[in-house]
Amino acid sequence: MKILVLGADGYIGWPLSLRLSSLGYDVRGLDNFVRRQRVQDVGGNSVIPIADFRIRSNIVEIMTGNMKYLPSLQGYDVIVHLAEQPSAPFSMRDVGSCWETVNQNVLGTINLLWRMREQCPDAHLVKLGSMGEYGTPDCVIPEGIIPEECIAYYMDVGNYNKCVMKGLQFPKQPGSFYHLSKVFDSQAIEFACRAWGLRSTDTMQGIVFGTRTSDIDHADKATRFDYDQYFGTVINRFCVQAVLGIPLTVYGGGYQKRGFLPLKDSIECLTLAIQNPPDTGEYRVFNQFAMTQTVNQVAFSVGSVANKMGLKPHIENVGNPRVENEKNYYEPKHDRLKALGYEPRWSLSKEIQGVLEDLIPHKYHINRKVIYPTTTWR
Ligand code: USQ
Repeated sequence: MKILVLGADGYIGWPLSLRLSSLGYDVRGLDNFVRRQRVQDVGGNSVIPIADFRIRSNIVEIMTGNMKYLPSLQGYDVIVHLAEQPSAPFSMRDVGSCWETVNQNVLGTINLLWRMREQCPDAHLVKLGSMGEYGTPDCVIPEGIIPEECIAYYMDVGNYNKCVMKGLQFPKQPGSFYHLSKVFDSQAIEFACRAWGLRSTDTMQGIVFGTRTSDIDHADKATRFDYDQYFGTVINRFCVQAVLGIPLTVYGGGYQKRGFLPLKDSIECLTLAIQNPPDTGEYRVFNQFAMTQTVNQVAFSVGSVANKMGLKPHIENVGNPRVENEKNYYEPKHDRLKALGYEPRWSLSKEIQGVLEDLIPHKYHINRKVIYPTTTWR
């Protein structure tokens, strides 16, 4: 299988490229390295040092390029699209950052779809979407498409209407311009499958955390680890805060419930999608996470592991900078990856312990000034 990984220099793109290479696939990467720059621009850095792109390119061939000027896609069997601006807070910072997000994500995906149609219409597009596309509706969330049994009834003036919802995309209510850009991507990909017969797996991924995968066995293979208010995600940020002995910043009441999975499982799930392609013309959605937890629960888990390791963590509820439902029902379906053999085999406390162990030797690289949230949604 010949595979192109778009966004091969990223937190997930790099370890995925390592995995696919070690499985013997013919892997090329593409990246414009803008993530490194953006994180520096907001005053952050990767706590764990990452190799220069030339060193990475000796391990997996990474081409320099961007989503506007893609290289030829001819001959590829799989295109993995991870080349997006990944931060919700960054997209809410100001009009410039929002424009960058929507421009890179939406137009990048559109360009890719046209190029695939012209150059590799039979290739499998594996696209990274987000569980945050759905928002937090007060009901069970299916995997992308409304299943057979769902029928809606509604009244309008004098009439009682029955509406068969089967086959429609499940309604989305994203919580940031970043998540909104992913909703657009999903609609565009579904349309390209329907109209042009492309095939795609659109992965609604939960929040990834962690530092380790089985392929990261040398410092040159380490993947980036961000913690600043824009590019750090919640468990990774809590781990950094615990290592520094500064408050774990729970936004608002902390009852927000989300789906989580460790980095190694993200790589495993994307690999399973690649190895089990959908049919020609099929638009397939995977909800990709291992467990649901509230922010308070993950803060408590990080706090208790850190305590056992002799650190001095403390949890603080800070004013919520986001507009989000602070106490939500959350029961998304996630059966399709399990049907392909995905089975989480880890404990949250062991994973957190691994992250803390990996961070402690590098704690002097952390810039404390960029951790506390200053960008608000309002
Ligand atoms: N949160 C805190 N304290 C923090 C940071 C976050 O309480 O210091 C809370 C947020 O308010 C939110 C939750 O933790 O309720 C998750 O926030 P996050 O920053 O970890 O994740 P989010 O912005 O939702 O986005 C991240 C990734 C994104 C991915 C998404 C999956 O950045 O690429 O799409 O997770 S999901 O959240 O399921 O949509």
